[in-house]
Amino acid sequence: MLSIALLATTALQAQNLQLNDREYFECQGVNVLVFSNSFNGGFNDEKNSGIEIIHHGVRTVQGGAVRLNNTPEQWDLVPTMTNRKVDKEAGTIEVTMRYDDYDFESRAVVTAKGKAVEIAVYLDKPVPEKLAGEAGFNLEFLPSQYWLKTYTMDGRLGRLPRYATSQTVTRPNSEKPRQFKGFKTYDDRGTERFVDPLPIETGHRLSLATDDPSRLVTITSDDAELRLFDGRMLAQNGWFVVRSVLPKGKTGKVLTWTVEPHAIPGWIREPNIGFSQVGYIPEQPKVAVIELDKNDTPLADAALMRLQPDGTTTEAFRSKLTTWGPYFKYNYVKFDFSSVREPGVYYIQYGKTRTNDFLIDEHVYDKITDATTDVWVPIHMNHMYVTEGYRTWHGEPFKEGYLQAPESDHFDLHRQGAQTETKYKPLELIPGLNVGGFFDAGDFDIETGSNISVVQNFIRTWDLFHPQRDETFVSQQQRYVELHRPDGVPDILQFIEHGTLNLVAQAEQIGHMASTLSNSVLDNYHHLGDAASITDGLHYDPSLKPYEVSADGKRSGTPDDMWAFTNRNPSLDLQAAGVFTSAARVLRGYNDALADRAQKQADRLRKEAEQLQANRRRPRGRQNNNRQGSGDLQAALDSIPMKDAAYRESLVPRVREFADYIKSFDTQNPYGVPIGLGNWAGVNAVLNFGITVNYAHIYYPDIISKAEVYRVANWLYGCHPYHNYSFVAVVGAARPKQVFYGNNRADFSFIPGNVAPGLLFRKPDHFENYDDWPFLWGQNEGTIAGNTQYIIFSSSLRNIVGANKDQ
Ligand SMILES: [Ca+2]
Ligand SMILES: [Ca+2]
Ligand SMILES: [Ca+2]
Repeated sequence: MLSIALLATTALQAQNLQLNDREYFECQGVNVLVFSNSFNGGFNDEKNSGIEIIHHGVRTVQGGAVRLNNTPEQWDLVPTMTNRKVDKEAGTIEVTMRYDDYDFESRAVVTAKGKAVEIAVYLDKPVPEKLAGEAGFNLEFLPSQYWLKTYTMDGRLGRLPRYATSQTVTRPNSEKPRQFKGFKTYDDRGTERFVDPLPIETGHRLSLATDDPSRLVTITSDDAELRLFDGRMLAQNGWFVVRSVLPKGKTGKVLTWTVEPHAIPGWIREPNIGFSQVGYIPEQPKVAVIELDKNDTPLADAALMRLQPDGTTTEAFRSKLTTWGPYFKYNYVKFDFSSVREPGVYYIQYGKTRTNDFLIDEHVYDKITDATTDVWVPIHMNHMYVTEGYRTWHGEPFKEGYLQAPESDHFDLHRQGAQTETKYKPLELIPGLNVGGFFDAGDFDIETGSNISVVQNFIRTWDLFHPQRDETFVSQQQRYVELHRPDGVPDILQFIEHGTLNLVAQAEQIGHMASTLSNSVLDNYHHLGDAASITDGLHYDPSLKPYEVSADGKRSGTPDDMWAFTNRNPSLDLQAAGVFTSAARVLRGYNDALADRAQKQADRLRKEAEQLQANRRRPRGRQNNNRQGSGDLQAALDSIPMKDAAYRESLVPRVREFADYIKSFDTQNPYGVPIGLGNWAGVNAVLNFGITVNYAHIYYPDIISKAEVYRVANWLYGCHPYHNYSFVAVVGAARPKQVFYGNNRADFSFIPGNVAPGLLFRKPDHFENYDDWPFLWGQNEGTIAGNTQYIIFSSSLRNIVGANKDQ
């Protein structure tokens, strides 16, 4: 009787949305979150906020809020959540949203109504005049999960478009709500008009994905017209938007929607079997982590199956699973098949779930660095023409050079103060900066701090492993790079040279380090395409009209030139001085002239920076709050080669502490690595951790065992939550991720060797890494600093494993 009663209760709960202890609405298969994540990320609308729906395990809907545009872009204004009230008794979540720029406040009250939620918008004061007809309630749907699916609006049938092909109008700029800090995302070519998408459909009852029960959502409204838009008309990262404009001159309850996400009865998420897609060497520990729906009953065992060369399959191993337990919203069990050492092709069978195949073999780690060093890094060389086979990755960017930034705020988190702190006047050309350097990430600026890290990372790799690999042709004289064409010089030396060229030019031309060399206008910052076409290559001449070119063809009136942000930061100068000293040492004998220049700037910058710091009476040295953490110990490990045996011995207690720190992750989460919960997924912290583990093992193998070095490799290559794809583009023989936030993201593609930030945590309990939607930088954007960290991590891992030492 008891079990029948329990079943009945469970069945009822599974049908209706309930407000749970984590403060979201839940039924089996559907989670409706109401501002668990508010619009406060670092880069405005990150498509991660407001009312969100996690539909059968995938976050397919977000952006539910009062917004000021039909299809908001990243830099359109977002509301600040000023209040959030959860009423368990009433089953409601209420949020207050505010636009300071317009002194405009609204409230949304979300209430569970059976299988649906009711969303009601309340106004205490009418919509401000300036926003009448512009302010509306929006909800956004993930294009890659909805395109090509059928919909109905008031009974009319349609299919959601694979590519943006709906219609637009233009309207006077004066009618456009202000964008973030007054920036403009678009270049109106002198028309003074902005583009506004027209709706694909309008009506009062909309069902999206009527052909897919896992994505079906029905929205009805009696008091407001529903409009369906395609946000990709304005920006490739736009979503499908359902919207109702708020009525003019009204207060109180001004709009009501009923939103019903269809729940598949009894839905249970497919198990996610985390394992290393790269495979395993025979001797290493091999533990798959199986992520299970909380309504799933764990099976007793799993099997390792072997694909035989004759086409047959045999069971190589079967074992009971061990329970790890709950971590956020899923349960975890582990399958340990370490005892299988025979080289071969295998897959894991857990109940009905079968993984793709992977190798157990001595050589699985041999090629883990190659895509990053041979392809990703050279493609990110700035101020060069980069080609590969028949394909040109980009022409030579920024031929017109860089202007002194005037006093300004910036969209990529930089500022230029009132003083330039250089000999240049605002908007004057600073000669000689358009040389060397690496694109930051999915964007094309030179972040000086990151570029310093890049050169440091290459130098550390060179010092430890002296990689002689030569797969890249680099001619600084021709400003030409060709992939897969050896030129007799180890590539890593050429990368060190390329990074140093830009950094030394900054020191020489500016007198100290710039904080960044970046875009001056937002409308070319979000560039997707050939880097050489970001600017027109002509010097900006304000005496010409916009888009006008001088008679000699060398100047234009288009203000697209990049800017150098030049406020002086002595600690950045000191970092640069450090890397210049190392670069001078490494480059000596290869490029003596550059080595001399680097050393000269190192000496000058160090002297001046120390003087400046003394004058400013800033505290010197770093804070060491977390002695157990990776950063502090890493610096100590890095100095071992320069020090004596006593120094090495003196670090033993700290390495022992670090050994405990490593083990502590076994109880913190099922994956045994530090997992970040920030707005940018945690791959940098994971890589730092992995590098320190590797180095600690190299120097102290008795304290840090070899088994520990595989933790981070497993995580990167597929043993992680959400899915089991490798986070490194093309690395992971069977199933690397397929889309990344690289500069070719509009093609739903990747640049080989890129490392994704990984699992983005959405409050209160959801990890996510889209593999069909590249546009969320927090989970899919590789950076030049992170990817060169990966080179150190993977080089040291290869070195430890012992394969390919001759490379
Ligand atoms: Ca950047
Ligand atoms: Ca080379
Ligand atoms: Ca220009």
